[in-house]
Amino acid sequence: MPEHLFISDLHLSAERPEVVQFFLRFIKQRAIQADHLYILGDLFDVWIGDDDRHTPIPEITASLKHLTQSGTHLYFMHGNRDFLIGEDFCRDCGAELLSDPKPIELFGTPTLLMHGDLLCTDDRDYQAFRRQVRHPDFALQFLSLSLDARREQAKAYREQSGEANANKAAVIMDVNQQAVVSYLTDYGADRLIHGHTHRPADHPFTIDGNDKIRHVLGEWHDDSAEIISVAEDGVKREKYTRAC
Ligand SMILES: [Mn+2]
Repeated sequence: MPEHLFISDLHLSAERPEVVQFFLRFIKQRAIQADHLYILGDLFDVWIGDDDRHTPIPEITASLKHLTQSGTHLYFMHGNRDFLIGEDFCRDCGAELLSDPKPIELFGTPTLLMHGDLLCTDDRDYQAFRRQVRHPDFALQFLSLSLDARREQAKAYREQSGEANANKAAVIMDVNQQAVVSYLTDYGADRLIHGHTHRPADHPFTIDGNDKIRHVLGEWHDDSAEIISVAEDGVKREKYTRAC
């Protein structure tokens, strides 16, 4: 029976070798059993360009390439941390880059995939920042800098955003239900799967009497992750741990 796996918010980096090893193990042991693996953003804690070959990127690329060569279809969606992932990295891994939002049909259910940051419309400062850095001119200008200069600039952005978020109410950084309703309506979808907020849960609701559901993925820890598996018999949450 075909299986579609969904994960997000791994935030892999050289500073967190444990979660990198845990992810490599997940690819080798669990993802390889699935027909499709969707990584819905923030695979990396930061991405400064496909030409960055620092640890742990080569090891991750090799692992994902092995996965796709073994027959698992791999899809990336940009997160707010790794939105500069480009076609070169996707080609090296054998992955397909998805737009955000991305509508797909899953066993007859129209499903919308998103990273999730677009849904946090109450965080106006973040949305203004997002519009600025997602402009094609920003990528052109940023990618023309040296790797060292890009690394410095990315670090400064992260520090700024960490300080800003510390002063924001928790509710501002969650999704806005009106935004959820409007995306599902625009795309004619009954199900939404997203990450970003690090608040894993299933939220059923209705639009004009029709049942809808929003599945939220969780962030990855050094030895545990909550993943979502969709097959013909429905949507399942699965706890993947080192003991699995
Ligand atoms: Mn995110």
